[in-house]
Amino acid sequence: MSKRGLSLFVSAIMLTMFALTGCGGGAKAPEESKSVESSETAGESKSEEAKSEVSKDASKLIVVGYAQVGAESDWRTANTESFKSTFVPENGYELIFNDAQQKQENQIKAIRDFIQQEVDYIVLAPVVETGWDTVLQEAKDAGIPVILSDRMIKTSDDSLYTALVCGDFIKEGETAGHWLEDYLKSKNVAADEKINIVTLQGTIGASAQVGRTDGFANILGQNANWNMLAKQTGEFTQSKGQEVMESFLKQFDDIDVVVAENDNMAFGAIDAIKAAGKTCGPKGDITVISFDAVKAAFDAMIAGDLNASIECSPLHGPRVAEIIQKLEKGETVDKIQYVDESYFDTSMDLEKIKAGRAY
Ligand code: GYE
Repeated sequence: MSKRGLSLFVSAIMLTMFALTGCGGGAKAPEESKSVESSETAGESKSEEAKSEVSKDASKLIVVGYAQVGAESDWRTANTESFKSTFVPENGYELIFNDAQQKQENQIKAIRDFIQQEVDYIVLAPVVETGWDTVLQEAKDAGIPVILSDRMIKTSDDSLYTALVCGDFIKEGETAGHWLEDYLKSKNVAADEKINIVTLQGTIGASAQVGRTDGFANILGQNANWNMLAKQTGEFTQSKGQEVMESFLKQFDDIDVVVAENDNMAFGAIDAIKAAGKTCGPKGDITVISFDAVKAAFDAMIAGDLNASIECSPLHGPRVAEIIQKLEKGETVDKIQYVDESYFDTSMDLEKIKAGRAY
């Protein structure tokens, strides 16, 4: 039996046990709980029937290996949840999930394991843009389609991946720049008044970092009075964001704007600003702009600490599932799919907007 066959056999047994004992532990399995109810009331022969039916279904599950970046931010947690709740047996999938703890070498190892297990699809959220050609060639040689999700890669051979779904990070960076232009205008800041900016960058070399940095730089280039004092990585984490902001505050006493390339680094920066005895947000000394627009960012805006957050959707699970469904039917898919995104700031009805959001 191939490893994939073995894994399907194991899932079939597990599913059968699930159906017979009702002990799955998951909250979101209405169909499974239905089958538990019927097998509980229908006696031996019905149970046997349920058993063979479930086994048959399990053998048809599409096996997806997801090489996830890590667990560095609220965005990432929402992204993991999106995959875990989409790629479930009730939807016809078995998900093999790997958390690479922000290390490319771990992601490469995970992809090699997926190839060994002969999964049907590999989904990769590449921690950085470069260095994927060898392992993706191995996946291609094994005939396993690779779908890039969340971030993109740099490669000279586009045939190494089937599709890509992510945010348009350059556009996000430009949106942040345009937001700042409008905000300064609304405050009647003179066009020749110097605006000192620091940037907390994401993981260096990640497409979310590269795009947001470049996009913001495009708009900075059009504003002669904007002065980028320093840029440094905060690794997309709150603790590193705080640490880097502390050092910026020691180096510069005239910071006007912080651009944090994700919400969690902004939360760390806000703590550092307050600890240094300064204030931030619409009524404070320092303007803070971030990316993602997770619920905690809405709270920070409502509290008056954060000025704006540029939206970036983590809900890629259903988007990737749609791509896989099309591929299963032999349909063609768009190679690159950018998600439509907006921004939020303190001029909006944030309580209301937050209530309608999924992450
Ligand atoms: O902004 C950040 C996360 O790649 C878009 O990664 C993603 C980024 C997101 O850690 O919070």
